[in-house]
Amino acid sequence: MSARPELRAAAAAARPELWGVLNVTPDSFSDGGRFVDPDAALAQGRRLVAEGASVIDVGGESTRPGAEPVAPQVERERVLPVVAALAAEGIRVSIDTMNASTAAAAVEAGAIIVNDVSGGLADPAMLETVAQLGTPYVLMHWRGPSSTWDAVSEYDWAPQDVANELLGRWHAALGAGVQPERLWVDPGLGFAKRAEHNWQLLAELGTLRSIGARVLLGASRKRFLGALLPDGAAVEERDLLTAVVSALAAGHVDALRVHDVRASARALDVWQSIADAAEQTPVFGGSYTASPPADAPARGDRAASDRITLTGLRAFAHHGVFDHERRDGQEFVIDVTAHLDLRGAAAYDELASTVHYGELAEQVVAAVEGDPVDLIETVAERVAGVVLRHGAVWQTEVTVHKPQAPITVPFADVSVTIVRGRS
Ligand code: PMM
Repeated sequence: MSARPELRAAAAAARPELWGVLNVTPDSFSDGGRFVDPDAALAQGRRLVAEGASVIDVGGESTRPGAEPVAPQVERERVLPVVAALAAEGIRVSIDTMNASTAAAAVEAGAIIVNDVSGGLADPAMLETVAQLGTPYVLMHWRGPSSTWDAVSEYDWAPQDVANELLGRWHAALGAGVQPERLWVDPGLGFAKRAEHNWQLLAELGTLRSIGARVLLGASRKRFLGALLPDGAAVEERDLLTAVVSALAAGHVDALRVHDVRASARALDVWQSIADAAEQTPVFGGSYTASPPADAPARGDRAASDRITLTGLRAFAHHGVFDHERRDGQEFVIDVTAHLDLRGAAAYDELASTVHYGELAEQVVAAVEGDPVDLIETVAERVAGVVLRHGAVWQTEVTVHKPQAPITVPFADVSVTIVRGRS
């Protein structure tokens, strides 16, 4: 199955947390007005926890396009009673605010996480405040308030631009004294993003991992999901689509911010069952066999990046499209990486449990020095076949260099690289 490498990576990741959304606002686009009353908010927070939320994200200012900004004082009046009541019950609370004063007051009232959709850009005091509070801090990707979005929703390639801009904010947070292990990043789906940008960000979620912070994702009930539904569909109908996103994103994020915790929890159950099964996938036996032998050892995902690498193998051969190449021959240089689980070899200190790299090197050179062909692509394919003949190898990367290729301009090297695995 072609999705196996992805599933391997997914299985290695822990199940993401679910953060339940609790908007204490009269005008949030998704649940506006329902939880303004503190008792109703508390009941909803309890319900979300019972359904599987490990954090309740309390917000008192709507960020929906066209929403009026709220004075920090009003925001605090809305959120503080709810934060305090939830925290008093031992519920982990995140405060969703762009205002440093609200963040500080909410932490005082019992919040343990600050979630800032502006990534510290809306309030110049935010980063220093969070550094002093010492709480985890979510930096969301932000390009300004919703009134500016029309002018700032252009991207060269949204996944890259968002990752770069978040990295800038990550550095700013560190500069202000926030501890790196406290930082989270969030791509800010729907914030100054057109539908295609949101889908691109979801397609390339793994890019955010390169920042080195934990990743939060908020797709829940957003407009780009609603666009897949018939006109006039109720906002709650987006919960099913949100749950699908939760399952598809699960291997790439540490937490999902959702309104319907129950639906996403069930979706994560499905994801986890598949990921667990992928973890138990056995190593395939002989090359290209369709069914693994019964005694095949389990391939643990923690070993997914184990590999043996040989570089600079030299071979003399007659490959090429020109007559003189066929006649005179030339040097080819080969790099090979063989991916295989090396834990057994290390545990028993036993050569039989791995691939003998000396033998592999000889086999690779012999393959390159075999019958002449026109293309180094063909040579690379032949080498990959030799490497995959070792039953324990599940994937190989082969580079064939041709440093004396007949190229008329000065050049250092030309090579092809292929990656091949078992079908
Ligand atoms: N989205 C909203 C509000 N807060 N916080 C983070 N970290 N990420 C988000 O995507 C996010 C957020 C807007 O949605 P809502 O009005 O339903 O709360």
